[in-house]
Amino acid sequence: MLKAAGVVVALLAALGPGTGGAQELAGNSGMEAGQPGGPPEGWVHNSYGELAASLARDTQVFHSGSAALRLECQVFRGGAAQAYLPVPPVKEGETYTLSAWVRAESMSAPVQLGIRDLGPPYHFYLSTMALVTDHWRPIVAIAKADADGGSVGVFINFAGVGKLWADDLSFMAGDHPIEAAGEPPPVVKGNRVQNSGFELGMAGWTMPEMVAIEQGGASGRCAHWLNKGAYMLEGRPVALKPAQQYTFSASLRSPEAGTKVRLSLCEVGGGDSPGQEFALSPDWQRHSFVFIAQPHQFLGSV
Ligand SMILES: [Ca+2]
Repeated sequence: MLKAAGVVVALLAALGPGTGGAQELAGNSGMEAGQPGGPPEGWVHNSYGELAASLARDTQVFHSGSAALRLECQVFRGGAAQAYLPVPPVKEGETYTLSAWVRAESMSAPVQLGIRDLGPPYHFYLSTMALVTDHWRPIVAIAKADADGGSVGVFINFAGVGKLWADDLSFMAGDHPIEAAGEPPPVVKGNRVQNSGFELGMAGWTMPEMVAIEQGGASGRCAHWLNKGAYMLEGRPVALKPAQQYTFSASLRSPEAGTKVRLSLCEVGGGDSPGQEFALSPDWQRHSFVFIAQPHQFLGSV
């Protein structure tokens, strides 16, 4: 699934928070344990509605090790193909990271991954939805549980026909960004920022009253801050893929050497995400930083 984030060029800003330790709360997370012909050990087939579905431990298609979970729906008229794995209770207000690598075939329905009651009222404490293709990709929910949940499980489901594989599941307390290791998506060149050279004036950028467009700059035109306060110049939202590496760069200068400027991505409706502060010089210089897009950066925009 794609994320929407705003490109932000800010004069001065605070730095983001760090992350804590980790303990895996989901058993058989690699789907390696299980009897031949049966589901991965611990997993329960829980499909419901008018459909024909099956749950299996697949030893032919997997993300790592030698097996993955396969949830398949051949006939669908309503309900959902669903499987769950019981996990320890969740506490209200505590942040959790739930993730899995998923792959699909012949499937157009989105996949839901979340922590839910095993029985009524079937409340989801945290969850995320994603469109899944035939390429392995991580799907992640990072959120605070909105209530105490004593009898819960990791649920994965989709409402339609198709085959879904899941592997390398993880459920941990805390906020744990995805690692860049594994199978990062291939690099795709191209600028994601609209009107990045200000050739269309302030089109697509906010804060026009504090900025003037001038001829010249590093190439053609540039934006000129008229006010030295801590104002942000914010671009149009861009779509980012989780686990993809991006480079954010801009040509910057300031008549007063040492002026601090922060380049950052900002979740739409959320706070600052990856970013870096730069001290400018009187001459035009290219400033850049590299980051891995994190899944929780798109959750707020879904
Ligand atoms: Ca595996």
